[in-house]
Amino acid sequence: MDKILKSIFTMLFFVALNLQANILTDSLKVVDLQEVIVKGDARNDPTLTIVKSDFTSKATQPKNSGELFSDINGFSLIKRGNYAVDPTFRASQYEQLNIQFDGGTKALHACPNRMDPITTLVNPEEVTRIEIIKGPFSVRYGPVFGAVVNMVTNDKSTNTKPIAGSVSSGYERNGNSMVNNVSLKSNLKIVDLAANYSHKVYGNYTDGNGAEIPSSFKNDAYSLKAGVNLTENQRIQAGFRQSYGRDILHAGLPMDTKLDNSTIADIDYNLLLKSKSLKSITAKAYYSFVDHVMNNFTRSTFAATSAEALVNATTTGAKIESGWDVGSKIKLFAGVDYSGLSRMGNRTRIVKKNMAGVVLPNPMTYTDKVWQNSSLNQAGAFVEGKYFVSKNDIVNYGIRVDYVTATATDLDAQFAALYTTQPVEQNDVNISGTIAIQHKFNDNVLVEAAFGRGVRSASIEERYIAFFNIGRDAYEYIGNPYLKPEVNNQIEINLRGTNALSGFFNKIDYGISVYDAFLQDYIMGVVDNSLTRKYSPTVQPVNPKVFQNIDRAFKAGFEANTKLQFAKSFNLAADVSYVFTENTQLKESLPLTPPLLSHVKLEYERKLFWANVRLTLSGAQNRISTVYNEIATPAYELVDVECGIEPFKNFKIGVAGLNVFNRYYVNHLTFAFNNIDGFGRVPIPEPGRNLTVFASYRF
Ligand SMILES: [Cu+2]
Repeated sequence: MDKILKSIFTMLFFVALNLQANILTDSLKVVDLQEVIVKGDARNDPTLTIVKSDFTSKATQPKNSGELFSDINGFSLIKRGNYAVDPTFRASQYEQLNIQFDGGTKALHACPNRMDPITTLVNPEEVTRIEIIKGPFSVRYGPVFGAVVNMVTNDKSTNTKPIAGSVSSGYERNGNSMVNNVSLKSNLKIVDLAANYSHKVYGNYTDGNGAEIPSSFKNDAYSLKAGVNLTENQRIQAGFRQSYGRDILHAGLPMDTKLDNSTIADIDYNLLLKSKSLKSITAKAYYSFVDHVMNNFTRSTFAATSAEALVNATTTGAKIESGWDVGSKIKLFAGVDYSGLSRMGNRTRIVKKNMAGVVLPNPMTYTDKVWQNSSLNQAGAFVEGKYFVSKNDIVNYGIRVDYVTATATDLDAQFAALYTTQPVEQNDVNISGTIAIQHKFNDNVLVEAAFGRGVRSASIEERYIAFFNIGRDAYEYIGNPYLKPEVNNQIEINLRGTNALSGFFNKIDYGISVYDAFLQDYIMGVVDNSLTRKYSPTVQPVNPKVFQNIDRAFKAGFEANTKLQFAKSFNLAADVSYVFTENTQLKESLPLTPPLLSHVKLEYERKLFWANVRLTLSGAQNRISTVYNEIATPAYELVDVECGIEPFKNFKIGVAGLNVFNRYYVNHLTFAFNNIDGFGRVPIPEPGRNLTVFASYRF
């Protein structure tokens, strides 16, 4: 891996030196930031996107980046407690979403229970913008099955001053939680720097019925980012961040996190050219390492068996892309990318009591292989282009080929006995592509229609997890090295518009998207009645789940949103999203399908004072995946109220009442209690009423 990184850096250096001669010196603007993929420029932007960039006025600090998605239409959250929050979009989750930050940097979790998804590794305070490509409608950002999600951190364009920064502090009454953050930025034209540090201590929250839910955690994190504008049309940028999670309780998982240390480094290079055809060259390389320790030391199972897992994950990747103009009608992007993931680690189990509950005179120690030294590498090549048919019509098209290899080198004996063809490795060649048309009726109304085929090779969990409880159900899971890649054939139509109004009403924005997704070889765990679980073989359910391909599955849904501005300072916004899923083989819903969800928000915004009332309406979810042990969940409605003032320049203070009516409710996608005294295997309720205060000073 080091070799690959070294050659990338050498390549960057080479490109910088050799192209110096070709660079034209006419006054180009400072080079674009490649971390932003939707720039508002139809010549370069992907189609079918959502951009959210307003994270500024706040009265409550998000606990992790996952929570930033709760306000984005079409997204729901999968929670295992209060910390490990995974966003899900239209019932696509985990590796079905291509989640990255700063235009391509990836970091994959080390924990088989996903206690440490990428959204816990990137600090919410740094995220200035979130961009989403809503389906397999671009091939430039790696393989995409469900959607591309790009979190932009410390966007340079947010600061133009030589020295700027902020200090902020937040408190939440429910859980007695504290968050502190310091950020510094410097823009010296040639060099720009950003640094960020945050410290969080969260307690257990109480639900609407007053029950305390184990969910406390501590986290310290910092990040550094430096960019150099080498010339007027060359930029190089490097980022480095570390995050330290400690003592994180997960009510929905069989263990708790003792420590979670992550390091992520990335480097970006961008060159703009004024030649006739070759217009830009960009390159990127990244590295991440996640070290994770979890155990059951505070759980009731500890009395009989002590268990502790030490696991780690290394992600590396690189990308080189060139941008071309072919005449005035065609724009092309061509490139290659690579990403590699490897995971290692074992669980140490000390059995102190036998199955009958009798204390053993000599406890027995076992080492269980969790990841079996597994790796998954992907190398891809792509071409994406735009054809400008007329002033108002653009055709977007792309094709990519990926070569994916997966292997595991340290097999559990029982796993090896299941898969006698060895080595347990597989190579996939995946071909994906997209075609889309965009038509502007006028400057205010745009319609887009797209087809995309996205292919995802099975993840390391799905291939190599060795007898581990990784779902929200109680089953032991076994990987399957020979899974076929799953395929999403998605069609979508999107209409969006804006209209200036006169009189009392100022402006209206609206949008609607309708989509169908035909899924082939959908991957999920299926109970295998011919096998018995490896650990605690008498505990129900005794038959484990093995990952299998489901021939066909189907999804259809829509999202709609509108926002009306009136009386200059008021906004009334509403959105609704719904997705229907069907496992065609089992004639039931796919796992983790969110219910109908709607938000209504009334905002009042003046320079020195702002306030809003937000209503969240969630439908019941009775269409459930019985094979995933899902439980039907009732509808709920929530009311949140926030307001803030700026008592003196640059000092802001906000207060919020969240769930002000102290509603007891469950989010359909939250895990059930797992191995927690006093709670059965029922869904974990969400926090009851919470009062928060947040103060920030910018300079
Ligand atoms: Cu873990």
